[in-house]
Amino acid sequence: MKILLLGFGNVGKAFRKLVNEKDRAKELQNVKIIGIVNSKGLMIGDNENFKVDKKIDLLQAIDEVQPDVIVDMLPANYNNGEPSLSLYLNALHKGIHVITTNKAPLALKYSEIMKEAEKHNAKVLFQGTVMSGTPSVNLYKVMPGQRVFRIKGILNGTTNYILTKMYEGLDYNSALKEAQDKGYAERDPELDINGFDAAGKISILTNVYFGKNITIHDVKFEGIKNINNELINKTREKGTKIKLIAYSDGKETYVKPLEIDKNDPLYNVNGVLNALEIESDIQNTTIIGPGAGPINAAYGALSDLILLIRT
Ligand code: 80F
Repeated sequence: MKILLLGFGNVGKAFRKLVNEKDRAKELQNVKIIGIVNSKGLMIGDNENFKVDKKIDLLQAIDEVQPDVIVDMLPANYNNGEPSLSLYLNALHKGIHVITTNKAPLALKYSEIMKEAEKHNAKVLFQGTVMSGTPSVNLYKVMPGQRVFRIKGILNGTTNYILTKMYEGLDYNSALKEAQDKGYAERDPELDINGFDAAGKISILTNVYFGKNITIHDVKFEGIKNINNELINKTREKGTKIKLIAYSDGKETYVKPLEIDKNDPLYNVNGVLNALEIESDIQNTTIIGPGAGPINAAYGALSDLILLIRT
């Protein structure tokens, strides 16, 4: 399996490291990174130290190295999903599989991407887009036959980290700086703070869990901009907490800060942890795990890669 890795930042570097730890899974023995692209150009082959071999763009890189799968770890662009969106359509048209941690193209053009994949018998795998390496997208694949009524959770690591730190007494700016230093935040952290990231994620999960074709524009969302230390102190005194909650029942989909009490299972989901509660006619299932972090997001893509080889 030949990989073209797109993006060599926090997550891209962590992914490269995981892929080269061949003892993780027998499926990795025949996996090879044959090219890496960053904003400077293409490096042919696989090396920890990036150097530009060809100053070509992303589309040209696909033709140059002819991979079996592209792994997208480029920054999220919610204006139009580019350059990733065009890359997916181009790659899928050629029967090249897509693995991605980048939410934007799927949050904007889910059905277009999936139709193109189906037409050319190629796969699009995207566990890393929601809750990083904690199964959320892929969890659905192992619970067939359940009638899902609603899903609800905490889907952004950065804002949950910031709110948690504010309850511990830290100010907003220092908490954000810590989240950035740990590699949790988006390149443009506004995308975390204003709710875009969580809205993109709940739109993707709505499509997966309810078989819909919604986009981020169908999600009502609000971030944590208006949550100040005064509000935090007030709720702390009451024994409640404010959390940025994402919700969908397939009809109504939103992201907003909500006050929750001690009995709510999401009350103790703190720091970079995320959670997803799935309510169905059979049972309620809750999964909790890291929602962000370079190695965690990279693992989401690695798990997709191994599952792709197995099928
Ligand atoms: P980073 O900015 O470190 O790296 C981006 C790379 O892309 C760089 O190598 C850059 O040169 C390259 N690049 C940019 N534009 C390019 C272009 N036009 N052509 C070629 N190369 C270009 O980004 P990260 O942190 O490595 O993230 C990569 C992707 O993973 C983004 O789409 C993220 O949204 C996604 N992701 C990141 C996560 C994380 O923890 C987690 C899951 C997905 O919940 C949260 O708090 C979320 N903020 C994180 S979720 N870092």
